[in-house]
Amino acid sequence: MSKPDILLIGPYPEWDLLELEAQYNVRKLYEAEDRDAFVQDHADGIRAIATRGELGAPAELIGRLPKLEIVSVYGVGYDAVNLDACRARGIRVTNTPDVLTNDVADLGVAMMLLQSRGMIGAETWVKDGSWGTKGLYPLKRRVWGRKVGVLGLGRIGFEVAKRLKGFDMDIAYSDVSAKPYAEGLTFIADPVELARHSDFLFVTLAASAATRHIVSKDVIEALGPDGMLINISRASNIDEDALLDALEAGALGSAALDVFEGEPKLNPRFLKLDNVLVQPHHASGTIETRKAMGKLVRDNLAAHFAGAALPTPVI
Ligand code: 8YV
Repeated sequence: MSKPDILLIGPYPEWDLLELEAQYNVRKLYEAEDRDAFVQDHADGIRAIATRGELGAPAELIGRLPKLEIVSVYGVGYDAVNLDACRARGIRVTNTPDVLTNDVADLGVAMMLLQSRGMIGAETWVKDGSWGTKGLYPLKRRVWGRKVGVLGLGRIGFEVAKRLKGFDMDIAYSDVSAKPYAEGLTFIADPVELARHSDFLFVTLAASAATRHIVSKDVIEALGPDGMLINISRASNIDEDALLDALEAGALGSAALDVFEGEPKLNPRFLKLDNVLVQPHHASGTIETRKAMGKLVRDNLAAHFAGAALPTPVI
């Protein structure tokens, strides 16, 4: 039987690519000099898209692939896949939940610690000789025992909260409703009130049109000049212009961000700020998790082409 054609939107690790190439004709969109012509040339054969969380699959691309049956996302977030376009044609969509939850939570907590204790600046202080010439490093803010808000108590938010209990933090959360599994956590429905209550605000909710800019100017201002915003979800959950304005003006104390509008390019205003820790969207970026994500992408594709139940369907 001939191998099905799949369109790979962005690069995967070599170990995944080798496995995929054994099963499929992998058409690498990201290598094409003229992407438009590439899609045109392969459109009639493509039965699956393999993509990444932040790259998704736009309606325009889906519309150009008449044989498309499934979009498999290497990532838990599928906000960049046009679900309406898929639904309209019965195209299945899968993602990679669970396998990345702990690593994403770990990175969020690490960013909070790093930023609050000024560890990046402290390393520079040692390496550039300031320790010897200027003396003691400026004092920073403690983490343990302080107040934290978790915006979105899904799988990742829950794991963040679980870790923060170990720092004896006073933890509150916001979600569409109170969660039965949120033992020991305070429910504060309104994100502005949650921010007002918090020293640290974690953004851990799945992005959708409904959550766009849920972290608004008001939320940012309520977090205030001593507050820290940590985002390990999607940039679209935050009003980035309001965030930059607040960081520049000192209306928000600091931020630790793994995701950006238009990434991997980011607004150059971020690069001028001392009170922001920037990371290259790598919260799920461990070898162990990425291997598990790749396997889940392949398992979903294999199940689909075998006519079996999909392991992790979105639709
Ligand atoms: C990326 C993510 O998919 O899980 C998600 O939603 O955004 C990430 O895990 C990953 O960085 C690969 O691009």
